[in-house]
Amino acid sequence: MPSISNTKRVKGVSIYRPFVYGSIATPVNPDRKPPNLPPDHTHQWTVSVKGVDGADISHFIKKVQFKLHDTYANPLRTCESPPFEVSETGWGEFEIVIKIWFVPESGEKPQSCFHFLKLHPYIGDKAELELARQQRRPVLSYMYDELVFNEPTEAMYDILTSKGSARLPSRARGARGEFTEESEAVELDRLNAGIQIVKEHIDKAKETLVAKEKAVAELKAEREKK
Ligand code: SLL
Repeated sequence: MPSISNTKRVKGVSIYRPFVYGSIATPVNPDRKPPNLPPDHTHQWTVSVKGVDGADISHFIKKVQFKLHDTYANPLRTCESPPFEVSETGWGEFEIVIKIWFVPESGEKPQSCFHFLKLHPYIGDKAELELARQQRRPVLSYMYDELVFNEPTEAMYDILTSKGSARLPSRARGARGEFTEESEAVELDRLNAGIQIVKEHIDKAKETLVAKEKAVAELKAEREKK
């Protein structure tokens, strides 16, 4: 057991630290296949947990575990030190369970997040998709998120405030790293599709409401007649 020196909590304080998780996948070039690549493997990919714009996160993250699909040998991969990432080759997309452990001083339980490994581009028209495929463009799928420490231990408070920073992703053009305009466009498409569905639900609910109000009014009118 690690000795936990200071488990007293800082009341009323909540500290967050931004981080990024996700994957980059590149189609294998048949002319430059890595040696020992199984014939059915079409992509090389890396899933990772990292700080924003290269910020260090290892002062408060102790280890990260990636649970891959059961088709992989030793699907449970653990990184005890940065970079917290796993590189693999494969043929299919699947959900990766990412479990993050914090330094023992934190007294925090591990936190899990889920990432769907994306190998294929799926925006744009057919021609655009074909071009992306032909050019073997890397497919990026990253999420920005924040780890929140509510009432951290005094030791964790010291660690978080004396090292590192809570930097947000840079908005400068070309400096976005994981967040390409393409991935933003995908996100916007999804949001718009979601908004459309919500609108349809609202319209339906309105129709139902109007019909019910009408039925009530009719019933009332009938009763008043009697
Ligand atoms: C699919 N449900 O059918 C998913 C599963 C699994 C991908 C994808 C294994 C590589 C290996 C691999 O790529 N698994 O043989 O080591 O698309």
